[in-house]
Amino acid sequence: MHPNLSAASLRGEKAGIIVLYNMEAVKTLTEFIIERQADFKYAKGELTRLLSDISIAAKIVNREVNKAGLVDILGEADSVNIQGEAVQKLDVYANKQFIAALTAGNEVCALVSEEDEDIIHISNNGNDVGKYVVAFDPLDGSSNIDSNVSTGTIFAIYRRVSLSGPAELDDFLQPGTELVAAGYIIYGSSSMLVYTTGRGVNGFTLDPSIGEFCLSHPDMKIPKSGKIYSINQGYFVHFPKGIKQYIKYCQEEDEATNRPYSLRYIGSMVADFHRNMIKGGIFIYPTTAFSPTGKLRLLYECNPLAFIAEEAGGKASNGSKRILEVQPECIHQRVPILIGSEDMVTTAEEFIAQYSEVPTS
Ligand code: AHM
Ligand code: MG
Repeated sequence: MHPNLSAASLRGEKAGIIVLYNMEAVKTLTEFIIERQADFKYAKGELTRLLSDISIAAKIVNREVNKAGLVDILGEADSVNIQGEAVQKLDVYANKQFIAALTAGNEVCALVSEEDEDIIHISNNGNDVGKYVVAFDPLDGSSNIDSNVSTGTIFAIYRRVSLSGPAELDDFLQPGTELVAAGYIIYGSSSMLVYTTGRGVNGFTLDPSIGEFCLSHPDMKIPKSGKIYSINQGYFVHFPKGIKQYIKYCQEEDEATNRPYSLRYIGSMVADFHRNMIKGGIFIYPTTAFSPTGKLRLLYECNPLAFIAEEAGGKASNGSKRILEVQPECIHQRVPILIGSEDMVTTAEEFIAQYSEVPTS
């Protein structure tokens, strides 16, 4: 058990004994953000409120995701439930919740969401007043919901570069090196919010009984190496040669490097990435014959997780260069990605270089 969550802090009834919260040992996300405000480079109060708005939307989405199994009782998506309310698909619902939460304050002037083709402007009396822009994937891996598999939200926060008026495309087309903050929420067996502002990575577990994210994983570090590789091996025949050779390397027997590695692929990037954060490993979504620039999106899937990976001592690459250095050209741009334990990503890059695969970025 983590030292910050003492036995007493895990409230529950065991053998008829009620264990009470040790409030001194528990730090909530809000307390933590306020305490760390000094680390923020700009507009401390605004970024604090922005992160707090995101955590509120996360709690609401978490509640709905956990009700998903009740769909037969509550009604199918696009129908009307027994309370006479329209039932929405969860990714649409999550998108609305995050937009509402990020619109509530005056911190953000525009959003990019995986669910919306265009930039969403947030105006106050015709002016885009906020100093930040946010790119997000409201419910990544949403096809997994029906089978009770973890899903997630990913967010990337940039400082706008345009000086006034409506937010512009260039506000979003900043390389990941310019990120101010990034994070993800995993909706799983327990739900967690993990974020960084460029001074380490911290993880908070949602305690549903008090409705708070509580610091459970301070200063997270990805192990330098691991023994898990994570890739959709079903597409093997469509992979570039360097990736095929790297997979063969993962499967070979070698005591010195702890091979063969285990293959784990959930099909929810956040969940695969989170597991590798904890245990070490590599996640790869390369170019394929049918996705020649990869599948995952630079702005709101790859960049935020790359920022977190690097802050946790890991590495994220498109095969030949840092994900964070890829210059975005459009808001829904896709990139190939190799992310996770530093040594594993470096080895996979070497295979790509050896077989002269030049990834498209
Ligand atoms: P989504 O944003 O439409 O949910 O797609 C992204 C998801 C990732 O979470 C996951 O890693 C990947 O798609 C799985 O794709 P595939 O089924 O091609 O392996
Ligand atoms: Mg997605």
